[in-house]
Amino acid sequence: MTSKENFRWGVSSSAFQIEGANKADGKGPSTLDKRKVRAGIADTSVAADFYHHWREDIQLLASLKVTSFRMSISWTRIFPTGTGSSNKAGVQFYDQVIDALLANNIEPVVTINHFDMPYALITQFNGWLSRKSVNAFANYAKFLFQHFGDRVKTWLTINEPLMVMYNPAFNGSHYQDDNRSTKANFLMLHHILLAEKNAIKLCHQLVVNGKIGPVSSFQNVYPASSHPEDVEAAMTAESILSYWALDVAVKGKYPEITYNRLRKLKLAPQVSPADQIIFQSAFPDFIAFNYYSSIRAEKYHTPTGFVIPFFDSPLFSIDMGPQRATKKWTAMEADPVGMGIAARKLYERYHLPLIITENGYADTEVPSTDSIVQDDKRIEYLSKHIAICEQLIEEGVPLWGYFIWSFMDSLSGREGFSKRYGLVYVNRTDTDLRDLKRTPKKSFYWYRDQIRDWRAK
Ligand code: BGP
Repeated sequence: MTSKENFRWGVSSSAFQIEGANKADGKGPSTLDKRKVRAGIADTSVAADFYHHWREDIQLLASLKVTSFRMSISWTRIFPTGTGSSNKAGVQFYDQVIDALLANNIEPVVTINHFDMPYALITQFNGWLSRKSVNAFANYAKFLFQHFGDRVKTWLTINEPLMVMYNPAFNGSHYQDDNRSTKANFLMLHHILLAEKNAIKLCHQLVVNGKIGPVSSFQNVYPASSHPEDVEAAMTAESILSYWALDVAVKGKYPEITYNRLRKLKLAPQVSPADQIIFQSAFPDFIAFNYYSSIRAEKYHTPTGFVIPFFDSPLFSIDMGPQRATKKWTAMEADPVGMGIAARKLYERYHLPLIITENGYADTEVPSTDSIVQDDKRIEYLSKHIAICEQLIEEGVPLWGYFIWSFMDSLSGREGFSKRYGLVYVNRTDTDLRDLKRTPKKSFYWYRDQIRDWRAK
């Protein structure tokens, strides 16, 4: 059962999006460091410079009164080439951050890998496309559990495996073969899911009282119409986008009907008897999911205009609405009720506690340097989603926590600092580093009060 007293109120981040210092103290390059960003967009070299500002940032976290901070560890700070011997300075950086969080009564919730794959593993053996990466990841995870497991008790495996699968810059195919086949992508995902299982098993073996779960980007896929063919297309899309990876994590197998359909199309990976043993070898303690908005699917038609790679498959097409025409990110279509629907689907399917590890609102905030960002739209978005959390708990869903994406402005997937999610404004633009000064936005104070009021209730 979830009790209000031990509910986690958190904010989220990931290493490549906040740390910067991408060559400091022996750090090796990751796929994200090597990515060629569009002209005028920030890269990982400075980001929000958390690497040099972590002391003051943790003070801000403490004044926000969050119970937990979701961060990720950069694989290549620990193992610069993905394998081999560990890099002392990188380990020390996270030791300091974790110790400072704990000293301020903030629980570190640590994602083992959040999109930044060691570049050396791409050049050596094509990264996740090779089974060798499963072993490399097991070594890395083992090191983290052995070294940090005395202090970090809540672990997240690999952020959003489906995103890794279809984003060539995350998975590294960008550097080898931009047009890698969908079949190869499913094989790559298969390896990620094997790696995830090993991490779950190792965490249970090595971390006393440790808890670990997968992190999914959960998307409700609504049918674009009530026409049965659209309804079925939406079911299939949801089964791939939202359940494919989670079913393996929680049930130890792919969703059968979807698997068989993909097998007919010669896309599904082979699951060998040895793989089956690994799939059944360990199970998570909870499910973490990232939730922003929902999407719509319709019966398959030949895609036109802007298509998110892989999202359109011969089994369904994604109804992209206005984005298809503009090729730009648009203000998010908020769907707070959808977050409740997502939690309900997940709980009724898997019967595990849930943590919402990302939920947030992006905007293009450019205030004058000293004024507070009046981010009322963000507050409106977040308050509607927090109300859903209350409802879920009242209805008996074991929801363990809610984390806002993100603590501070950080590198957005493809839009750098022109798309900001933070509760704290970071004074830089994509092209001008300015002074990187941190200024809490209106939503920061609002969230602090939400946490206080919730606890007082
Ligand atoms: C999630 C990622 C985060 C973050 C967020 C916002 O999928 O886990 O790392 O980037 O999306 O996405 P974006 O920055 O692309 O708008």
